[in-house]
Amino acid sequence: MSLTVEALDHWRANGWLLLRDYVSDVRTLDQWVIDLAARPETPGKWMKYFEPGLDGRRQLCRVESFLAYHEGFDDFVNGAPMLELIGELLAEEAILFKEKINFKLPGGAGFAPHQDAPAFTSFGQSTHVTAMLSVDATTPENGCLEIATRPGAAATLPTAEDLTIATEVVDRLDWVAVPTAPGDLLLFDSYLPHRSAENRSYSARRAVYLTYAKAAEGDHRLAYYRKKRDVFPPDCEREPGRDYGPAGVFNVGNPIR
Ligand SMILES: O=C(O)CCC(=O)C(=O)O
Repeated sequence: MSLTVEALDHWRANGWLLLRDYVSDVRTLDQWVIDLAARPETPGKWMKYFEPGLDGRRQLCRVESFLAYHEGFDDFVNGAPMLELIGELLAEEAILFKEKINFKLPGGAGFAPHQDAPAFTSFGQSTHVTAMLSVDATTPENGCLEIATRPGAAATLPTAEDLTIATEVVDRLDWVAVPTAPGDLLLFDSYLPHRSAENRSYSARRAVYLTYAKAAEGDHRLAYYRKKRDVFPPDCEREPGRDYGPAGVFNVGNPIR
């Protein structure tokens, strides 16, 4: 897929781009996500994270690092169409940095305002592009992404200690909700301020987040997950009695505890 001149201009000027109906087979996408959600927590494999649900019990909020266990997803994420699309945005060859699915089930918490750049500093990469693939419709009611104008093409805003955007700055930004339909792809760079509200609806708001970087800056995916597993592992890999929070760059603005 080649982007139009208008689309590329929009990307360069704003650091985000919405491609409607990027995936037409949304039933298959839905099945893939159902399959991954149903897999048992297994140390050393896909990483399942939970948040407290409305009833106080554990509720699934994320699955990460799953491509080695799902061929269809792996082909989609690492296949030529996606890598070429991201490569166009980066203006050079792209490589996957990490993958996750945010489930935001009913009552699931929102994400505090943040830019990704302050959290993506561990491997010296200059920039990242995240592709958010909508599995369910996302709406203001169920906590769709809200974005604000970038401070500059590669500029970071003042942050609080937890690396989210400082409160006094958040209130000065103009936040715009970006509702999406299943199959839509929202692309954004690591300098785009974004946040989302809790899911106040009765159904899930599932979205896949694929983050890519410049291939010339190295393949850091496995090192990223090795580090994350050590600092902020999924529940089934946690050592009893060890304190895992705050998890610094591995949990910026996230509802995971
Ligand atoms: O899924 C969302 O609502 C926001 C996701 C996000 O910003 C993140 O995972 O860092």
